[in-house]
Amino acid sequence: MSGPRPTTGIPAPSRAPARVQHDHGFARAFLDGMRRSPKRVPCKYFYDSVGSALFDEICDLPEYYQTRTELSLLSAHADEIAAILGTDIELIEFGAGSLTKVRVLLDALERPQAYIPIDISGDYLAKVCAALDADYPALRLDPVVADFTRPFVLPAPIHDTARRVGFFPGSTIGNFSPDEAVAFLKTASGIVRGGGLLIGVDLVKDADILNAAYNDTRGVTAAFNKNLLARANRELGANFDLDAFAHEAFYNAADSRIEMYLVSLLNQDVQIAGETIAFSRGEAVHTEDSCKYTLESFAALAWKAGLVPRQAWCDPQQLFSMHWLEAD
Ligand code: AVJ
Repeated sequence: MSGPRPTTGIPAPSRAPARVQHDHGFARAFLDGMRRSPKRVPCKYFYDSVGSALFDEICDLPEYYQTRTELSLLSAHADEIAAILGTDIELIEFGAGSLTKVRVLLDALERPQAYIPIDISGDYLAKVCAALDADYPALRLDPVVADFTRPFVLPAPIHDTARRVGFFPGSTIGNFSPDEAVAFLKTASGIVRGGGLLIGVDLVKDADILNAAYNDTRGVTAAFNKNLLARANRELGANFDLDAFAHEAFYNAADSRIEMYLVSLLNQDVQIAGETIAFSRGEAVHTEDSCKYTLESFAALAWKAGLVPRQAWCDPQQLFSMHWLEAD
């Protein structure tokens, strides 16, 4: 692994290996969350390679309208979006995942110069980058393994005037609270000053549609949620019995968010990294919030972060939205 690239000098070769910028601290964060009352685990820890693969399965579920709706929005408006994003851009993706969506953008963009996918899941990122690299040999691909909710180092621009655009699809921004989202948008706008951010945002809608999307009949979302416990068993030598916990997800309309929990089905002690953690029957571990916005509430959030919401697209059923926010 090479170190962070200097900000001046000869551009590094393309297809550099992904660099791991920090230890994501699963052990410490997980134990810390288990000692709290109420218990909680930050949702970014879903995404080890098992969790990333489970998330890809979620994206294909009939109940999970988000991924296919966003993809069809991107395809339907690809030319318009490409024109707005501009030519010769450097595209930075936050939480890049499977790299499926960016292909639609890359195919529509005129002479994209560089693509910098940032993801917390290093092995997974390396794998999907190899496939993308084979399909886009002319593109400078510069993956960064990092937790984008913390400070990280980006490769230097190819040249000083490079226009940088941030891509943040999948409504990942919904995992932040609104205040955290504003803080993130402020940081991201600093990175793409003179360019902007293209962001996918899930919309407030009928509770039944939302509840179904997070309680699929095949139990993939439950497996994704429980992978946190499985991961603790794998990495921390914990002895969670996955059948002794239930997946729970519901729409909290008052706060416009899906809340996800793992609920202990009995009074039980679990050993985690040499420590005994007690769970009472019915006790819930909070594992995720997924905030939903209206077109208006998200535009207001962008203004708050000092960005200029210029354009928004959404499907006829108003399930999902894409926003172009300028960073002046
Ligand atoms: C990746 C945060 C957008 O909240 O819909 C899917 C994660 N959790 N099913 C979402 C998730 C349960 C997903 N995001």
